[in-house]
Amino acid sequence: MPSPSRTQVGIIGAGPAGLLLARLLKVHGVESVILEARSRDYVEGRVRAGVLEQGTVSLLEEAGVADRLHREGLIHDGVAIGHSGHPIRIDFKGLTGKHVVVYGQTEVTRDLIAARLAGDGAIVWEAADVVLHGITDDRPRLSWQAGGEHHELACDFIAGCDGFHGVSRQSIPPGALTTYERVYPFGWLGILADVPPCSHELIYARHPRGFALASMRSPTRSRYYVQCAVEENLDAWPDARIWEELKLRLGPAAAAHITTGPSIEKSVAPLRSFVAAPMRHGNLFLAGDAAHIVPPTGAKGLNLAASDVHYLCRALVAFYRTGSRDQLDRYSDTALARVWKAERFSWWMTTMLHRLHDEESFEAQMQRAELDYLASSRAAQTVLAENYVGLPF
Ligand code: RFL
Ligand code: PHB
Repeated sequence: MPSPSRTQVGIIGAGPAGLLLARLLKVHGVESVILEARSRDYVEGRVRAGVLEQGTVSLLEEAGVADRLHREGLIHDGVAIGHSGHPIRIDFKGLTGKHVVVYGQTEVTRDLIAARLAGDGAIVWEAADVVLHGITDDRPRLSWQAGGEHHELACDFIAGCDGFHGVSRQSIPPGALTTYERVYPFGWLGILADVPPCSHELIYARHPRGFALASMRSPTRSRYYVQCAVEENLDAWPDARIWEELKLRLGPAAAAHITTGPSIEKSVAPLRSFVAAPMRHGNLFLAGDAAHIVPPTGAKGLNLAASDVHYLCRALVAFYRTGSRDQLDRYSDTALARVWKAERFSWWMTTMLHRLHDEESFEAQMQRAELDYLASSRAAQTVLAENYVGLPF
């Protein structure tokens, strides 16, 4: 299908932010074109986040792509925080009345792509050298190369949904953005394996050997992580070593239920906190990882992309219905207020649970005190629960 030369919203990136924005806009009668640098196979094959807040599920319902999610997603009413071999159960349902849903980002992405293509919406795959033009005048344009040809798209607005390494944020003059960043001196080594999960709920564990997380994708597919070095050599981590490390770090109760098996995916992710403000420059609006990154220790990355998209979609739809730019003008402040709270929560979870200092250090003592307090205080558990299930949009 030839790509159109004009649309209302030009969207860069077919990750969850770009795909969900396109779908929600369509539901509300606003047209868009998505430009994606990678192939469909690549985008559908990436293994990333796994936990959806109820607010994210509601947006997927509004977008009309929640049928499979409701059939296959796993409802989790709580989570366990492993501490000195004694897990602390955080009862989301009892403390907040809410739950989270375990359903992989890969599946969310596949559902959104299928809906987009079924509805005749354009996705340009393998769009190379995307360039943003006229961001600050009233005639924004996107150009790119595909199939050996130069293409151009005129639009009213550009949505920069192209992730942390994308071109959108880099197209804003450095003087117009303030960035805030913390790079953590460790990474997560993740594996996916077709074995039953060791627990029916997620386990986040602090251990003197380093952090570990037991997660899942389905009753027959597990996702595990161990804290590792940033520059970790995957050859140093054969599956047997990862399983051994998981058994030690998750503690004997979980270890007794771990089923081992060959990994079907293995990768190292760096951990970073990052915010670029404001999330708008002229007619360019940033959403998701293009504007901010959280470390994964609170499962907030994908959910923040969804809340940004909610605010941006609402503002664009209001503009097309009424001509008012008020919500567009408030978009950055509205989105950032929620982003910073999720940044704080993800940073706090990361700091509490990872090994960074010697076990005899003051910092390690603070971590243990934090966890002891969490174990003994309903108020502390409520704070964790209400942030984990997601603050309201
Ligand atoms: P995405 O998913 O990165 O999608 C951006 C899309 O833009 C495309 N792109 C371009 N397209 C056109 N032109 C260009 N110049 C382009 N540059 C990039 C990319 O190919 C891509 O398709 O961002 P989005 O939509 O904002 O979604 C955000 C989430 O993906 C992200 O927050 C989470 O996945 C973060 N994250 C995790 N979050 C969790 O909550 N739990 C996790 O376990 C978790 N694991 C992860 C992760 C992110 C990872 N990354 C980014 C390396 C594991 C990894 C490895
Ligand atoms: C995952 O299942 O990939 C996952 C779950 C919870 C997190 C991070 C990743 O905090």
